[in-house]
Amino acid sequence: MNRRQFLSTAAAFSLTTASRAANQRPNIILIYADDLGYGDLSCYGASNVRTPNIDKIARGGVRFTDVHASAATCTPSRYSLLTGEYAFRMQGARILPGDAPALIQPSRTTLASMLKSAGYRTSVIGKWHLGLGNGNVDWNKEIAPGPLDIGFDECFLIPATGDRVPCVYVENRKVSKLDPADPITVSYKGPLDDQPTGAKNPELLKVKPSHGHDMTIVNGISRIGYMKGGKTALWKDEDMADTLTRQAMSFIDRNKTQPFFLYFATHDIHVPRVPNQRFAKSTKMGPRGNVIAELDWCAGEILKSLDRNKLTRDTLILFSSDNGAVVDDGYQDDAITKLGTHKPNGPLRGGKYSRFEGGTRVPFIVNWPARVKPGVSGALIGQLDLVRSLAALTGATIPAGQASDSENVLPALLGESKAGRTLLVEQADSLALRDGQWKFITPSKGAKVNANTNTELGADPEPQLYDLSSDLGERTNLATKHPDRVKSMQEALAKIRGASQ
Ligand code: NG6
Ligand code: CA
Repeated sequence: MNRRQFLSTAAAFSLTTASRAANQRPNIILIYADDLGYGDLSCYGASNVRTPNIDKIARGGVRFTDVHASAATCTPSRYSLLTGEYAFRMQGARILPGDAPALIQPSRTTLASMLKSAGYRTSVIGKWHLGLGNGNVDWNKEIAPGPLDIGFDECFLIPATGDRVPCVYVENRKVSKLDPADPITVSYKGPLDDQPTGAKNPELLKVKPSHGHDMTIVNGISRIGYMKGGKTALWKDEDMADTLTRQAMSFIDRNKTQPFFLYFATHDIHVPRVPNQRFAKSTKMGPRGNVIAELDWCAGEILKSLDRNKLTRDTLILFSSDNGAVVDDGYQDDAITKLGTHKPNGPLRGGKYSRFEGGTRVPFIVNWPARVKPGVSGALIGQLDLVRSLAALTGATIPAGQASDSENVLPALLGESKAGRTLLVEQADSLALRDGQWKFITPSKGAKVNANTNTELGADPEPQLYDLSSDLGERTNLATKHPDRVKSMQEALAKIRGASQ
């Protein structure tokens, strides 16, 4: 072999190894929207708002129609997404206040720690809402444990939610841009000093609450909980999407030469819905529509950043949401009056907080140009399956006893198989079970409707059974017609629950 032949063989060899490596260890970006419903994107049928960037991700990838967040609210869904375990097994995995201690202990295997063990550089940017510290966090000191103790190399966080104090970003272990001379105090017990609140001083508000959300005022918006101090660190809601997206792009730029995992947990489209001025007229639906446009812009910036770094081909993008949609979630933001014909949960019944499909069935898109062929898939999958599926992809091992509810559905995720899982638990205030096309909702005495949000919650003292293949909107309860199926699904659910320790 002469030198030229040798060099070209060597080049071909290194190309093959490079693409083989990329085939097993693509960069992974999970764009996780908040409260985005099954009908909120144009690629899922919305017409009053356009989402061209997310549609592009869907067009080039697999768009799923039966993927579920583990629960109908944020904290339990994110707990399951990261741990691969149903949240009903974890005491306290419910919507957390902004001063809650860390829910996931450092000994746990998570999506991030698993990928880190496979050689990934990992980051979470955006909404956390899984607790920080050991209780009684001092926001003026180092905050631990947190994401850095469960597998993330770096983080830039909204500690809880946009509508909960503290309204500051946490960068790694510290509040970002905090002036030590103006320390932060946070309380969920009662007002601090004689600070203005939404309840006392509605004249100071630019966005008024419709229910709850009448405590400390930050940036003209009253929140859940009380805080004082930290003036230089307070976020500006109008700039939040820009700030988080800039952080995400910087992470991509800094890590372009090695495999990375970015969990990009947007604030959009949660309340308070306060988009940047650029999106003030994006739709005729007012702020709720405009924050969908803003979310789409965030996704577009990620795509641009991948293109700029020539990473598009070898990056696996996952796009989803943490629970179904809600229209009025606590602020007077015209969401109801300007909704028009838009159906945030598409054809599904219920929404955020609900046991009906609208609670957990959410948009879910997988895009990976190097490997995934575009298509649409009806495979039944839970977001908690990502842990074992991505472990299978990257060759990572999961210690015994961890990610116990996660199933490896990698072939379905890559669009190579239509088969997802058979059984999947859906969690709201009580549990429901999917067995293929069948949906069983356990009897419960809870309220039928959330009066604040006007959501049908799916609670009923009688068992409910729906055949989603002919009744996606869960209108005809077949429980008395199919008592045997009710019994077998009840038993199957009891068995899954019984595995709880
Ligand atoms: C509820 C809030 C709601 C939202 C939700 C959490 C009230 C009356 N409602 O308690 O506005 O913050 O918690 O949303 O306070 S989630 O997407 O993080 O689960
Ligand atoms: Ca949510």
